[in-house]
Amino acid sequence: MRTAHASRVLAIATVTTGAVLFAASPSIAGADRVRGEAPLTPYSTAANGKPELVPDGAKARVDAVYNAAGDSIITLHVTGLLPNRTYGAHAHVNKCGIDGNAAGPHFQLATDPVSPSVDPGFANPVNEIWLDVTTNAAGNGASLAKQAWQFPPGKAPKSVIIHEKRTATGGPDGAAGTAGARLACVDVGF
Ligand SMILES: [Cu+2]
Repeated sequence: MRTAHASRVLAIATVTTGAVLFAASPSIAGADRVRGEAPLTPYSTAANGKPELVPDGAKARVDAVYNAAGDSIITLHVTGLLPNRTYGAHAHVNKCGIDGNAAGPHFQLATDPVSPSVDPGFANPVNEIWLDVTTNAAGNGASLAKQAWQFPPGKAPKSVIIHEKRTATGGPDGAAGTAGARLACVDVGF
């Protein structure tokens, strides 16, 4: 379990999505907080082919709060995306890389022994971090995932991927956890 009040270091990294700054916010009582923030540059590989879904100037910010009760409260804010549109979003295990695949699979608290994981027993919003977001008329939006657990030591995810469409739950909407193309990525120091 994560230790409350843990201090964090300031780190600066550059990835294919542009300059990324991870900055520790001032400690707040009983909570540990991290933030990842970056401009969103669409992946333009053959695996995507839909760069128009992430306009120039779009940005994402992810905040994570680990409270003393053992919860994780993770929020995603996006700006400058297409208006009135739902995007899928999840925490992924690897950092952002040269294409959407570099971020690897979804973070799972209990890891599905089968990969890719489309078993709703594993690919669900309790075992993963789902941050699907619907934008307003200005192309801005926010979402929140609250979990009654915290990342095990050494097993925290490293990024959030913005996807083409709402995350499926394994019914008629599609295989559990799938959300279409990987459009863009933001590194997060979870
Ligand atoms: Cu994803």
